[in-house]
Amino acid sequence: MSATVVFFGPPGSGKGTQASRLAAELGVPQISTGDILRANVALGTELGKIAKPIMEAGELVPDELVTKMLKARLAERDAENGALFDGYPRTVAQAEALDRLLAELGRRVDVVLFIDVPDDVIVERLLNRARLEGRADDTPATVRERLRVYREKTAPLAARYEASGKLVALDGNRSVEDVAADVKRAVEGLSRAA
Ligand code: B4P
Repeated sequence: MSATVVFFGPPGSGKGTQASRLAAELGVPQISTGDILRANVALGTELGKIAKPIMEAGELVPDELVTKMLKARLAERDAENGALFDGYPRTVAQAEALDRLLAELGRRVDVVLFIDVPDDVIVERLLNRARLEGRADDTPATVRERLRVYREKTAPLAARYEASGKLVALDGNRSVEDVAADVKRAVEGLSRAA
């Protein structure tokens, strides 16, 4: 199946969790800009050295760097039949860049799954993940800053995708299985419409 899906929502809403489940089901790769950036940090690449302090502060890595990285990932063979974007786009400039990159490949975003969760649940989930995984950007102060940046720079993208009729809003404040069932329904609808 070919599918180009954007997972959109606040930090900790379950984008990564749901994208990885759907990727396994559809055989389409999950492209997580957060994961690629963390891999660069771990390897100590030039990009990783720039991204590390920005991520630890809960800010966004500059659009040009993230988009360049995404373009390279999208050119890999496994993304020929589609991709599940997890954590990209996060700004208007990134959304425009994604449209351009896909148009160059004769493709477009099929559906945007907006997984929303209240702030207090997000804080609880991310502090729990900090205990389990020790991610450097899951401290209370950084989580607050990530939420502020999300509201200011990323949340306005919902209106853009709503206007294009691509937005499907899901209640992310339920079990992983319940949210996954909605994700599956949204994507099945897509394949019937194609
Ligand atoms: P990300 O890696 O995208 O981090 P995230 O927003 O926290 O999402 P993630 O996918 O990890 O969390 P999930 O909701 O699955 O970004 C990290 C940083 O990288 C950014 O702050 C930024 O600095 C940089 N970055 C990344 N992309 C960028 C871009 N495009 N432009 C600029 N900078 C960029 O899960 C969270 C937790 O909740 C997990 O522990 C999970 O187990 C749990 N969970 C999930 N679903 C649940 C459910 N239904 N019930 C209970 N718990 C659940």
